[in-house]
Amino acid sequence: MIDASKSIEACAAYYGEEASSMKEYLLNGEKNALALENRGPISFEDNGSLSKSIREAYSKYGFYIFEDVLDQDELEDIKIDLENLRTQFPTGPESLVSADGGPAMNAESKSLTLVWSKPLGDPLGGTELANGRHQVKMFEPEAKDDAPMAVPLILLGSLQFSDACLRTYAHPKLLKVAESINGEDFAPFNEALFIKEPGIGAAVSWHQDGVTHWDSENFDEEIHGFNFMAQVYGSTAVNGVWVVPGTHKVGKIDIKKLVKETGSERIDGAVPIVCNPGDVVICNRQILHGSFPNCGFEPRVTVNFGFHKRSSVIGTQGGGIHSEAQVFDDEIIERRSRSIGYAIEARKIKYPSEKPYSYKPFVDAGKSYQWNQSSREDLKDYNLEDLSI
Ligand SMILES: O=C(O)CCC(=O)C(=O)O
Ligand SMILES: [Fe+2]
Repeated sequence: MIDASKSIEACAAYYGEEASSMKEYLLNGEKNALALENRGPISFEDNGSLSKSIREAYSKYGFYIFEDVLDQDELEDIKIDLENLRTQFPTGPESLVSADGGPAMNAESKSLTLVWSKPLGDPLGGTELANGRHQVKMFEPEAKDDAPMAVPLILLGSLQFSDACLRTYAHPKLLKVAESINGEDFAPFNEALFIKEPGIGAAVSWHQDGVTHWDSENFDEEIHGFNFMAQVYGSTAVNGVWVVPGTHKVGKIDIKKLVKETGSERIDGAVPIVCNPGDVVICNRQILHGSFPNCGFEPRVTVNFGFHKRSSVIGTQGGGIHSEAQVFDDEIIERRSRSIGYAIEARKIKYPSEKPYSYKPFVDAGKSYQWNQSSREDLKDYNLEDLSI
């Protein structure tokens, strides 16, 4: 485990009068997180379904940490892509050029690709963005004087910008988990990077994901799908996502009220998702979750990708957060699923001796994909059709 003790001290110091409460909260959260029985390697039953004990723990807590899923080479591959990508980021929220004067990575994008924040800010909290689901504003500590004016927090449509992320998206064990939880006809959701650089990375205020099915007569704990969160550098109490275990089962939570009752944004019962590099979290989208600004010394980059049950998406009027609201029909789902087809092929090229994942909807439809320059072109703006529910 990463030793976050120095970061906990440094982070708490940003909280002024509340420094000692913050320090205690971070330390307690870390301790409570490590006491939960929800981490270990991915394992399957003989019939190929996810191990019963993992399934049960995931259902109980709403998240589970798969340890050591990405090996050193795969992590290195992602890091190299991230470093390259960073050099091609626009110089600021309104810019179309990167620092070297060339076109930024998203200069031609029609879709939303970067969400920016002031350093250590909370760009979503207390706003109407994303259907107002981020109901409260987190405390925004003052960043140091040398911090940039704006920092990228979320990169959307990541598969079009990073081949390494594309390959990880087709990790055969992870797709097998997706199949086990959402059925063999599982559908994609969206893919993103959450970027939390030390001393500047912004907060993601407390929220529950999911828009469309809270009042559904078929509501259950799985109806809004899940996210995989692959940790490139690991994650700690200071820079990681915090969750309130079990809240994925209880429906929509009045977060404003909860924070008022608690007397601060340090919600009772929450724990940080503590990971080593290469761990991949499965996190129920309905769980109450959020992350504090990264006032510590360790970076966090999460390679985030989610999946749904097909029945949650088909015929559903999209939630409008990650893409224009539209009714998702077979054609849109099939088109959006090409990301899975390209990813499996891209992964095959890099890992020829690995048994690739076989996606049942392609087998049934007799569809095959290739990964080449024209498929890369075809992925441009693919996230305009994220299956946002
Ligand atoms: O990574 C974070 O800080 C927030 C992630 C999140 O909200 C999500 O994956 O839904
Ligand atoms: Fe979220």
